[in-house]
Amino acid sequence: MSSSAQPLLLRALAGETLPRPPVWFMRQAGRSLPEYRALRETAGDFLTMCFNPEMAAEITLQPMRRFPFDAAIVFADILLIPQALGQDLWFAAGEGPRLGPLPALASMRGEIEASTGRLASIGETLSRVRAALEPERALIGFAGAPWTVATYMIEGRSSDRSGARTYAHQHPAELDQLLDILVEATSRYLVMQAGAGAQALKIFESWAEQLPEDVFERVVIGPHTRIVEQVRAAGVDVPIIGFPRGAGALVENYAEKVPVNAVGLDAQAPIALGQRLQKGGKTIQGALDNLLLRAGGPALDRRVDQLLESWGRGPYVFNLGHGVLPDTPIAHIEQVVRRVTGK
Ligand code: 1CP
Repeated sequence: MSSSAQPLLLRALAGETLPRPPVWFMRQAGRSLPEYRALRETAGDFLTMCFNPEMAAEITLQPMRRFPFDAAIVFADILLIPQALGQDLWFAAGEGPRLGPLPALASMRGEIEASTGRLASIGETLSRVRAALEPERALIGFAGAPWTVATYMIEGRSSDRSGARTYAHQHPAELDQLLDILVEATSRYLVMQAGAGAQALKIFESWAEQLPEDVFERVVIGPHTRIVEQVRAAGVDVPIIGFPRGAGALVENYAEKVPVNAVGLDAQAPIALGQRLQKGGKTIQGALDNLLLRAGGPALDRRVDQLLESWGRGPYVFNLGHGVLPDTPIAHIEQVVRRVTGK
């Protein structure tokens, strides 16, 4: 494929500066769209939707029909891996994810190989979406990062993660083993996704905040590096985006040490920091505040322009700093995507 025929997202992730950056939004599928809410009513359970390739492909494509996004992200969840390793998972209405007791480490270690097979339907979703999507729009696969996934596995639910951070200090050897298991299972899962049609892979470290520098090295930088190395060792060369959300100043350590192609930035990331990462050879992605997207108005246009002017001159993927909130007006998403793409 000549470089101009390649999807814009892949060109940006390869380090090209483009006339305009590609744009997609975290959580572009899901509860902000009435067509998702309608399907959710009839489908019932969230996990049933994730494991039904026809339905998950449809949900992945819903935002692609509505908005001129340059990339789709497969509809799935970061917590499918713990479930595939034997931990109970359910979604209580209005409460978010819930997990059963943490299985014994030895038992989960024994399930690593089988876990990828239990996630085969996500590969089927990717193949379906890739076949249906226009060639100039890219398809992204993803997984949760080991630390973030471990916080849910340890605490059993969403929380301020102080329990998991305490566990990291009290049980360092057990945590390292748990992270190792997750590195193995996640690497295999990402390799499977690339084989099924994912053209880029994203590692979501949604809870990288409040980690002391040495702990950040151990639970974020180390596991991410090992995942990228293992995915590469399996012969997969699709670009990888790492997103250590909340890492603050430590995102610079991350960008320096983890061999990802691109680094996702959250809404707090200073403009100058993003520019330093670009100079250091990384593509950056982010970092529009999802609250500003929800609020809308002229301030939204001004911030979009500022991001385009200051980051658009280096390799850049336009995105939010965290996912689209459920009550975000659709007109605000249209407003931003139009401003970035001219479409
Ligand atoms: O309809 C519903 O009630 C389910 C809501 C929902 C959706 C639409 C959940 C439950 N997950 C998803 C899809 C999802 N999750 C995607 C799909 C693709 C897209 O972005 O459009 C992705 C990439 C995720 C990833 C995910 N799940 C993350 C990382 C990104 C982030 O937002 O930080 C996390 C932390 C989760 C856990 C999770 N799953 C669901 C919820 C509500 C949560 C967050 C719970 C919490 O706040 O701790």
